[in-house]
Amino acid sequence: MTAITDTQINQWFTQAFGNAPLAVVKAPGRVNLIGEHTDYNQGFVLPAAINYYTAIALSPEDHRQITIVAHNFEGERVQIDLDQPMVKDPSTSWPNYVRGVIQQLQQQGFQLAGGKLYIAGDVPAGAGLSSSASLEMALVRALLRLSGESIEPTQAALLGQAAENHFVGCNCGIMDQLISACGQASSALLIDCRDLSTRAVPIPADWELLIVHSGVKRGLVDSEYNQRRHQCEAAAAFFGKTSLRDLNLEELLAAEGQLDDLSFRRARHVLTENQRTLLAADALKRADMLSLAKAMAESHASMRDDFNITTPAIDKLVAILTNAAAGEGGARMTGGGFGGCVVAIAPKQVIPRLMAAVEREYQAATGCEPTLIPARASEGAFA
Ligand code: GAF
Repeated sequence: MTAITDTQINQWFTQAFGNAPLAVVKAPGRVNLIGEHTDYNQGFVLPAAINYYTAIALSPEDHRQITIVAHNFEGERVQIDLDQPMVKDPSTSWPNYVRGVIQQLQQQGFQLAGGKLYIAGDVPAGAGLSSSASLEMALVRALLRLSGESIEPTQAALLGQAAENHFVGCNCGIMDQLISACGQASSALLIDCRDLSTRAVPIPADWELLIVHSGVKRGLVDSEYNQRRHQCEAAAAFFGKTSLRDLNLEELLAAEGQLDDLSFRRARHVLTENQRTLLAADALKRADMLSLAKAMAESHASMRDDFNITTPAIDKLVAILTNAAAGEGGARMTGGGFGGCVVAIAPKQVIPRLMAAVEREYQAATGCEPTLIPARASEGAFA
């Protein structure tokens, strides 16, 4: 994975449009250390923005069209009229994110202006590293740069989430957009998804993140994801609550056998994951690797057994990393699930051992080809 430099995207823009861009804006992807499928249950998450970005080079135009070229989609070019209603085109993917973000900005009263955008990204797509949220946050920055307006980071995140919920059609929570907007260098962010408050938790200076793509393509993500969300809401409703955040674990455990097994297990994942996320944030702050690794291992088991969002190859990858770390590091699947990436965290000197174990054992055991993605916790788009 090679990073996209400003010089490169400037050149690509100039080749595509015949003039140099006015500016380049960026927004990062993210890796979630722990707290999976808790955000839309108003729970806790602990993600970090990473040093992989969607970049957009831009220049203004004196008409009401936005022309966009997408580098990662073979230079596909789309023109959007700001004065026409935004209509979703089910036959395409990335242009709907642009239309959704434009629609939300306009609905919230921003006076958008025409321009040219060249989009290029190095966040691996479909890997569970939030390439979509980074695209949304980069678009908010780019479109507001064209119109000379500004926005608060949390509003930008909520707007990106609304574009995805109401236009693109994925009922995602707020984690990905919020961390892409507000991430802090060298830290994870403990986010309370009920009130959207954030607390930076510094990653010890001698620890490193390692992301490994499992080579398992994420399948049926949107439908399975939306179904999980629905199941959680149904479990909350069984207890007369609007969200699982309002249910405590004792109440749930006491009701085992009264609600159906699937709802029980979905809710148990969410409630125990909230507890693990708070424990993990505390362990990270104290550089207590044993406790952090334990929370990560339990999180993975809960995603596998209660939430049913892992795959056998991903379970194997986590086992390889966890065994190789031998208590000196932690690993779990990261993101929405059904394929994609695993995150590991360990002291710098342990990382080569983890990499070697993946290269030695993973493909032989599963037939899937791993990609090692070293990552650094980085600053968000609006930080
Ligand atoms: C996806 C969603 F977009 C997030 O909101 C979150 O729910 C995550 O899956 C699971 O934790 O990335």
